[in-house]
Amino acid sequence: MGVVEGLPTEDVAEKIMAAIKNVQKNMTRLNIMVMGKTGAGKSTLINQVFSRNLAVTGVGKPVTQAIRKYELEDFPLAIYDTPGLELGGENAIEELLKESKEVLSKGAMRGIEESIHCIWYCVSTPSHRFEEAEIEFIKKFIDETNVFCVPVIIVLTQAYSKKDARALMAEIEKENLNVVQIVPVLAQDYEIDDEYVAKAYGTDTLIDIVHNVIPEALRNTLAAVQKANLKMKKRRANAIVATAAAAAAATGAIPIPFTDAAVLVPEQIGMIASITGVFGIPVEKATVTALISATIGTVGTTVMGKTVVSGLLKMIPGVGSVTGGVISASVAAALTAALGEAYIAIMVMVAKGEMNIKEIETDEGKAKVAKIFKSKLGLKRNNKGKNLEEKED
Ligand SMILES: Nc1nc2c(ncn2[C@@H]2O[C@H](COP(=O)(O)OP(=O)(O)OP(=O)(O)O)[C@@H](O)[C@H]2O)c(=O)[nH]1
Ligand SMILES: [Mg+2]
Repeated sequence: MGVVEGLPTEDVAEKIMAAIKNVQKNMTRLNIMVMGKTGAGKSTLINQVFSRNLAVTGVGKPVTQAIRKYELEDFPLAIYDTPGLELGGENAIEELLKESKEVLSKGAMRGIEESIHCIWYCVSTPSHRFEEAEIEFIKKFIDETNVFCVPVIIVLTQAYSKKDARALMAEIEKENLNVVQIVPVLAQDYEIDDEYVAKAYGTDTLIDIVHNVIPEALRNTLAAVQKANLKMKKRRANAIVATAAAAAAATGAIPIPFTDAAVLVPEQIGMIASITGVFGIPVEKATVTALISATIGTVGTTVMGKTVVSGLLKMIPGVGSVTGGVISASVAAALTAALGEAYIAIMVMVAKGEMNIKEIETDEGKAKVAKIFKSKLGLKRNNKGKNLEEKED
């Protein structure tokens, strides 16, 4: 009936670790092509947006004369960069057009793993004007690559002057280019003088735009590899919880012997693994063991007695006491959702640098996790585990 019976916490942690490896191994790689003139800020942008330092790690593998591919082992992202691009002579433009078309068409023929999913065309804002050569290039480029259906986003880089960015945006909009959006970005704080520093902004918006234009199959990958938009990671993780809670409800609808009531079901194992995946935070078995014992493990009869079980279940609004050894759909959903939401809350703290993931393994850490779990368990939910009290952002 889809229940992992009477497993001790250690074994559950083992299963979760295997599931995490599986999630990471099966993440479809995201391929982004970044274009723009030399000095536009391509490398700076890449390094600020993605959680691993791609551009610094190596010179990249030349794919064509002008285009280099950057990727890292065990990191499902490839960046195709046009470093040092000058758009001066007629030849250079023709050559780059030819090469980029080549990369796009080769990718398109090889399926989702190899195709380019999005193009970021970077234009430096302080240069003020969208140069003639650049307009020519991008018009031609979009025209001739339309057939591959790869969305193009124009990124106005180094946009510390929002006024200049607005002016440049208006100028580009006049060209009526077939692009998804034009987005101003300051990837890194910009020191105007000793006392005046323009704060970085816009990379989160860029990630939201990319999220909307790529296929669903790549959205968890995007969430995992980027560090510019924590809300997006959270939204993806909440969707994972909703799916798992609904699946657990379907399992829970079948009467389950009381001893199995709160023991992790496969849906919950998969849920924890997928959440770990979208946050892209490495976890060790000891951490997972601590997480389980501080949450759902306290409910499990393998860890504690039945009194504790019914005590914890009583915290779920509307449950009262579980009679006849039957766990209802809504209880299964509530337990799953509370576990998922507690884990997300922890991952968010870790991502913000407010907590070290290893802290979970300490007594104080476990108490903190247990407290979060219990507060989530106390929320009013519908019978699919959907939270009716707290607002998700
Ligand atoms: N403060 C600040 N500096 C930036 C930003 N973007 C680019 N720069 C600076 O502009 C210069 C050029 O940026 P790069 O990221 O190297 O430009 P690129 O497009 O990769 O250039 P090539 O590799 O030569 O094609 C560097 O000195 C960066 O530090 C930004 O968002 N903030
Ligand atoms: Mg560069």
